Amino acid sequence: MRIPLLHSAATVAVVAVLAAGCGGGSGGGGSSAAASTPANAQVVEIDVAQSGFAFTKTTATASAGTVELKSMNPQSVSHDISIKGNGVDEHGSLVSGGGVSTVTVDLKPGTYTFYCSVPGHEQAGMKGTLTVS
Ligand SMILES: [Cu+2]
Repeated sequence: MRIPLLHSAATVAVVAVLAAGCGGGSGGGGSSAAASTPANAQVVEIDVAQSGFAFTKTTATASAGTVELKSMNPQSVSHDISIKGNGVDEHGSLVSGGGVSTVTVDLKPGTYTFYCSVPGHEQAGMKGTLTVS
């Protein structure tokens, strides 16, 4: 007499989906996008030229407010992106080999100079004018 061995292991995986009901009284959690660049910053790209002491442009424009200058340097020679004028004097980090130097500044309307702060490079031609309106 054969007794069928009922071996049905009905493994019921109870996935407890937490229906997250707002149990508290506090509401309105804002999403904080924590980035290094302010969300409202304008990005102005001024890359370093493929060779020589130059950027790919000698003029750039931006609107007043928070501006992030961004400069990719394809050269093996280290460069940075810096900006000065109207009381502003900020340097980005030195980069090379495709690295990107950035500097974020709060700018008022006026004329600024963007340049590479490595000694001698600005004088050799690594500079340009950023007009903020
Ligand atoms: Cu340089």
